[in-house]
Amino acid sequence: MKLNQDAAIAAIATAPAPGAVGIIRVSGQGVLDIADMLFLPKNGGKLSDRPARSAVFGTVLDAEANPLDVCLAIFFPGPASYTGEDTLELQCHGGRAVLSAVLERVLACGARMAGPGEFTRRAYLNGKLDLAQAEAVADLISADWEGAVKNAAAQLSGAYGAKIRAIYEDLRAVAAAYTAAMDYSDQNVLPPELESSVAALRRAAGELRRLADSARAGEILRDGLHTAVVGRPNAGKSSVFNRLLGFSRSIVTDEAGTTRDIVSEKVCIGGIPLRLSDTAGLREGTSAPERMGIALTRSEAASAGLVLAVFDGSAPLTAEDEEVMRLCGRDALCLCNKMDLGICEETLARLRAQFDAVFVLSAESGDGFDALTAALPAAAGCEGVRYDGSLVTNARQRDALRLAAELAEEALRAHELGVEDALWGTLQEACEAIGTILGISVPEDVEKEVFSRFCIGK
Ligand SMILES: Nc1nc2c(ncn2[C@@H]2O[C@H](COP(=O)(O)OP(=O)(O)OP(=O)(O)O)[C@@H](O)[C@H]2O)c(=O)[nH]1
Ligand SMILES: [Mg+2]
Repeated sequence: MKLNQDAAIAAIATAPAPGAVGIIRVSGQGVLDIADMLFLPKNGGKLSDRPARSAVFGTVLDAEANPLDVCLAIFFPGPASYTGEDTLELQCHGGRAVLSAVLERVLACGARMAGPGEFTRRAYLNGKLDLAQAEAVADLISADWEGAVKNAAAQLSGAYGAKIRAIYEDLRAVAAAYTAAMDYSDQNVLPPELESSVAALRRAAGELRRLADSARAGEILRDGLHTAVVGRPNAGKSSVFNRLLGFSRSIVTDEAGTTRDIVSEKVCIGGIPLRLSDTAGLREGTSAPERMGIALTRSEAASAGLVLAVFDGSAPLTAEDEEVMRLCGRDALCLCNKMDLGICEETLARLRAQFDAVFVLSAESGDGFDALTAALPAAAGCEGVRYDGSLVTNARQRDALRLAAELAEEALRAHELGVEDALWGTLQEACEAIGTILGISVPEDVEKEVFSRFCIGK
């Protein structure tokens, strides 16, 4: 691989908080000279005399040769480094002040401060990662639950990129086969060997559609499914909310109108990450703050991807409950709460008539929550979803896949109608759309946008 070395950049690569170890990363031209200027190995000599990739213990010195920190220095010569360039890692003590002081010293020795995502951008430009893998780095860093980690790690390993690349190559081969067939066919009758190309086109279109359709599950995986807990005052919304979280987050009292504001927390239930919101009970508000809270409940219910409608199943339904039913619609999950107090049969029958899914449970005892947990993946539209790197988690890739899927489907239709003339152009456009995912054909502003999502040091 041709080594592309730009001017040295440096940044603190670890989180800006006190920790046992903090890492300063330096990459680019003259990195080893910088190391020799500021790092003194304990056993004397210079880092440049030591074997590459070995951890060398020593001292970072300031301009007057006073120690700034004792640390480990590791030199990774390019191209076998993260960025593909010569890279230095200084594993220092993880205090903010000490890391800042060492970074200042590195900058004084000739490096410049790295921009957001600049290390990963260099890795991309040097062919160490494709654009989808670079995005997987950002996803992996921001992942806050196991499924998101698994999906991002699988994408980073390159399996997803390989799948996309295979579709890209298939479509190019189909386009080439059609072009050849059109050129050599005198009566405009397509030769039989094109049958395999049509099969490949059909497979590619199906695969692109599946990937594009995985974007909803991918979005939930990344951001969590926005889920609102709604109901009339005292139905037990906050008790349900706390039970789902596994700790007491919202205030629970027997006074109607306890919750006023939206209370939100992230939680993973039944393998589905939720952004769960507790809300103010729906009724004619008795005070201005309560009425404001109720207005928030309405907009929360409208914007949520999933609504949990809570009813006091031990009592007859009220006019307020009827209003909750009107607000929620059939596809909300209905929680018939307070089963420990005995369920009012009339209430249960009415709820069963009103909602597609009714769960009889008790926030007090926890009974009945297992069935709710088991139903969540289907309710979220994530049933059978595997976190194996095949979930598309960002809008850029989703849009490109949708466009490519539409174009491949259009090409199939053109074939079926026997209007092959435009087919080559359509497939070419589909390839271009797919190419943007990997970075094969991507406008510079799109590429910049991808890396601007990163933090400095990544
Ligand atoms: N026995 C029993 N009591 C419950 C259950 N769930 C909630 N409660 C009681 O019902 C009362 C109201 O509960 P909350 O969770 O505060 O109800 P809410 O719907 O959040 O009420 P607001 O915030 O006022 O809208 C409290 O006294 C709870 O202890 C349950 O499953 N069984
Ligand atoms: Mg409440």
